[in-house]
Amino acid sequence: TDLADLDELVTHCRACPRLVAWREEVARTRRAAFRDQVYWGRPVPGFGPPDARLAIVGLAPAAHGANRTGRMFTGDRSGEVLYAALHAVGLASRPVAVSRDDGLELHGVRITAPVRCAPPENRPTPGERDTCRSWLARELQLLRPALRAVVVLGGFGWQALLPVLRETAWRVPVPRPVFGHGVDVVLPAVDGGPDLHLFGCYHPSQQNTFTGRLTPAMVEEVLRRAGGTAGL
Ligand code: DU
Ligand code: SF4
Repeated sequence: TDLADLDELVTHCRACPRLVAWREEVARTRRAAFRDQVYWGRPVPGFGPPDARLAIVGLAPAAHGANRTGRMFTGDRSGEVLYAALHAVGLASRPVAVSRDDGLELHGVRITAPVRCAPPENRPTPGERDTCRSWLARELQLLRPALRAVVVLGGFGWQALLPVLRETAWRVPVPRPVFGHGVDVVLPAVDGGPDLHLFGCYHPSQQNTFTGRLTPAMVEEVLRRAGGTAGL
């Protein structure tokens, strides 16, 4: 299986009954502003090249964002902040993400999430998180040869990702490193391969950006540091 196969496979997953029902109900009922659009309404694959040196791990698709457009962080408020910052530091070809066929390219970056279906209230259950993590594990295994750094957006992604990294190839310290904005942890590879640098960044949700807890400059700063560490 290569990454393109995995991206196609995940879109057919129906393993979590609650999330399958929700993603499809949202796609049927839609939001007024998008009433004339055909929603994706399925699991959302990762976005970015298979030889990405940097991965960005979020939480889960937004109901009217990625669950509508079918591409990570595309068409929602969090994505406005994220793609603008990626473009500002030279990691995306354009500052605005609109749809799957808008031509936007990521430079050496893969954006993914531990949960691939939009959850009610943006809150997956621990069971859903654990069910979906095998998709992330397979993706990281395929990305591993080039992967040098990961930016994790928020504590949920951090909690979900650490066990997956440990299963894949990297030594995670005990006790587990604690999530925080600006946290930078180095994970040595179990087999003597290259280290993986893990960066924490607050999630660019409106909850954080409206309140000023997270500014665009703060996102750019972490992305610049992570990109530099990854050799981008
Ligand atoms: O026995 P174990 O706790 O499952 O650990 C097996 C293996 O994984 C050992 O080499 C330590 C390493 N490890 C880790 O990298 N991160 C952890 O959180 C726990 C164990
Ligand atoms: Fe499948 Fe993940 Fe969606 Fe659950 S959240 S149905 S495991 S793709």
